[in-house]
Amino acid sequence: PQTLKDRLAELIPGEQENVKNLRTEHGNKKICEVTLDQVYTGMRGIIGLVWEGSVLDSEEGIRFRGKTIPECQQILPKAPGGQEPLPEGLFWLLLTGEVPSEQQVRDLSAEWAARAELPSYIGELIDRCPSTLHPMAQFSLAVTALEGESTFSKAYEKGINKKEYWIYTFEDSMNLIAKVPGIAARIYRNLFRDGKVADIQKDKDYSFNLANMLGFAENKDFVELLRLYLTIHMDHEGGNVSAHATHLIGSALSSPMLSLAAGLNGLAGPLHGLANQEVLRWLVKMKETIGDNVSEKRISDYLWSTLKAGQVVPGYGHAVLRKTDPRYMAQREFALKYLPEDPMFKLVSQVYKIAPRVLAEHGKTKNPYPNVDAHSGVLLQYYGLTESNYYTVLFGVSRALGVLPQLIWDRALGMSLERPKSFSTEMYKKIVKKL
Ligand code: FAM
Repeated sequence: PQTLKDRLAELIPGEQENVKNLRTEHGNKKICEVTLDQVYTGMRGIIGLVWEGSVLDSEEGIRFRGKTIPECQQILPKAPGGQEPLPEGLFWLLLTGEVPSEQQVRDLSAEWAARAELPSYIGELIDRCPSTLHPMAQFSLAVTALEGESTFSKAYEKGINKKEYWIYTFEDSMNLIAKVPGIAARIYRNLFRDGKVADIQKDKDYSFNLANMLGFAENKDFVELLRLYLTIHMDHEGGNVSAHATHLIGSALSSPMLSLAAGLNGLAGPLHGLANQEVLRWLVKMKETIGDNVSEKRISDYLWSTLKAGQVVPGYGHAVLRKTDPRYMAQREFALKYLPEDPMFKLVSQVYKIAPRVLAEHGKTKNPYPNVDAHSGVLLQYYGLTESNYYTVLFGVSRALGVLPQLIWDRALGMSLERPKSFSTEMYKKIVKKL
């Protein structure tokens, strides 16, 4: 069957033509207005980025090349005997817009397994990290150090034609994706187990190998969870902090390694990917505070105490979504199937019944509903992965598979260096006085 690289090489000229024609005909048309408030509140709603792979609707949630998460769960290939979609399949879909065959997905798993070997200096770097250094800092440090393996940087130094940028970006991305599970597992095994990491099994899929290197593969339900987890955390259109940061750094032709490291640093923020760690901590603290008889009243009081302390309720709200995150619902379906009686799952379900009303009453958040992070930690802790300050690393492994396709298409479409304009408040005063 055709390889991903060959299929991509076939698709790129048509897409270049598509963009060229669109710009020729409509390039100078105005597509959005910007108010002063938007400038001072994180550019919410300002249309200014391009990403083919996914678009986020505030009511409906994410669509990957037009397909919802339930549709992807139906159509994407699964592992032999598995029920959950494989991240390999979504990676192929994001890049090409096409659903790969089972064999194409098996070949992609094998290609990533073949590229997984870590250079020794990377392992030594991770081993040298103090155990107090947050796993996300260790993760981004190791990814930055993989700059030493960048085919893009080496080729650029020798001098390459712009037309070839996407080829080296693709190569670096495939190597990066192949190596992040080994990096992530080494961090986990150093911090929480015996420091030993199992070998990659060349005939197994990506999620199995990550689970196995972490030391959790005996439980096939956990492997299934990781397949779902990696698939739903990959990509959430182009403007979220980790995707946007990766795209921005890549626009300077920094290598995919340096660009992904920037994205991971954004993901490490508590308002973004670190929220999955914060949610589990918040739930454990709530349980400790209100004890076992978790009545609605006590949960409501605890939510109010968080808000009154001027803190955010982690796992709730979203910059774009205005309804419950379909990534939350996909995890809820999994929990109802595999761990319906788990006390922490029951707690998450109870909070879900109460938090939207409390947040709506509080009246500040534009979206009182749960996002992806409200549910993920509870699933991981059920299978024994209880170290919550590690959770964002798993989010980061998944997000690498979503942001690197954006870099490949950025280079294929010849996207420019990103450089929006900034003004001083004084300047803004002059501008608005004339309006
Ligand atoms: N709890 C308390 N207050 C909240 C809140 C929450 N869950 N979500 C929003 N607000 C506040 C927000 O802090 C802001 O207050 P200020 O005016 O004092 O700054 C106000 O409500 C309006 O904010 P917004 O416009 O509704 O949300 P933003 O677009 O500014 O921010 C989030 C979106 C996700 C950063 C925000 O909802 C939040 O902080 N949520 C909690 C952290 C979290 O769960 N992040 C993970 C998001 C997830 F999608 C991901 O990236 N992995």
